[in-house]
Amino acid sequence: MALNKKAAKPRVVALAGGVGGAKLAAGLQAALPPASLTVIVNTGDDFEHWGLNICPDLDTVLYNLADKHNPEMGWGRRDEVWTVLGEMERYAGDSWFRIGDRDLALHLRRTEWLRMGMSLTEVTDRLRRMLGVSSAILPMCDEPVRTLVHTDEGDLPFQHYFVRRRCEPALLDLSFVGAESATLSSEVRKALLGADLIVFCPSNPYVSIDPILSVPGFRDFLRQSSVPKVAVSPIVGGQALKGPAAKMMRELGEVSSPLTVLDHLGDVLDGFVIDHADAALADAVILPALVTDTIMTDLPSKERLAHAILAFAANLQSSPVAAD
Ligand code: FO1
Repeated sequence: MALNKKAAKPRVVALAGGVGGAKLAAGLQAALPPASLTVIVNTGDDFEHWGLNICPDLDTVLYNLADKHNPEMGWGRRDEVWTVLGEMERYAGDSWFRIGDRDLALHLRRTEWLRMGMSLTEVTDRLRRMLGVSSAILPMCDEPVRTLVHTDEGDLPFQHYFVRRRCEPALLDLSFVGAESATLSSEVRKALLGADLIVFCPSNPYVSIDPILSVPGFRDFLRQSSVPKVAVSPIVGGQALKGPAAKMMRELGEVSSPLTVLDHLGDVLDGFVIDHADAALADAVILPALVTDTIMTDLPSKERLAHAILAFAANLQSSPVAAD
């Protein structure tokens, strides 16, 4: 079914993780009427640090949609102050994962609410309302799912691989520990059922999108859904726009190319967006392809890409796979 062009308020669901995901989410929010976007976010990166529940991808999306993000680092708060981190160093506390003072308040509050028994979905909804965000932001599930990175130096929890070891060990494989016990929350289910379009943001396919698809039922839900599903390649000109996606592809024995992303996610997609830098690959894309500028440097470029995706999706047909 093509995106309902007449719908005054198309409901768009974006799947996101990492900085690229948060950037396009901000573009979609700017391009759409208020409250018509739901962002479903990877929580495989979540971990406990300083005794607090840290949800890096949820927070990157929150801060970007609230326009409180730090554009230089890609994560954390703009105009951050680092007093607590400095004092932690004085007391020989862990400082490899840098939590700023403004950011810390959010982790403290989230941890407090989770300990009171609220779900991560409820906590995230409270936080986004308090930050004045009109879009819904949903964790991919409420149960803990933790990305474990199998490397040539042994198994590493995701943040230890990504931040502490700066992605240096060679990637052998990934596991999403706990995924088998995770469930689609009623909020995620409702968002997917009500969507007119599902966008896979330009996020790392292995560590941002795969954890979301590892939630039992998620991938089948997408395959059987009759709304257009469009992915934006996070690989441009053989390089990841940010982060280790290209390095990971090579270590897994793949070519770092948008076509590898397509190969990885293709069974759930109806359309694929690549950058002008990869225009020569358009003929090899087995789905309808949009070639456009996918580099997002500021809000106008994020919004422009979002409008291009919405226009592209309006002419797409979805071919749902029948349930087994
Ligand atoms: N990324 C870093 O590279 N170094 C950090 O010290 C760091 C701290 C940090 C604190 C809070 C937060 O929400 C995110 C933070 N990130 C940091 C980013 C984050 O760990 C990764 O970008 C994601 O997990 C990958 O998507």
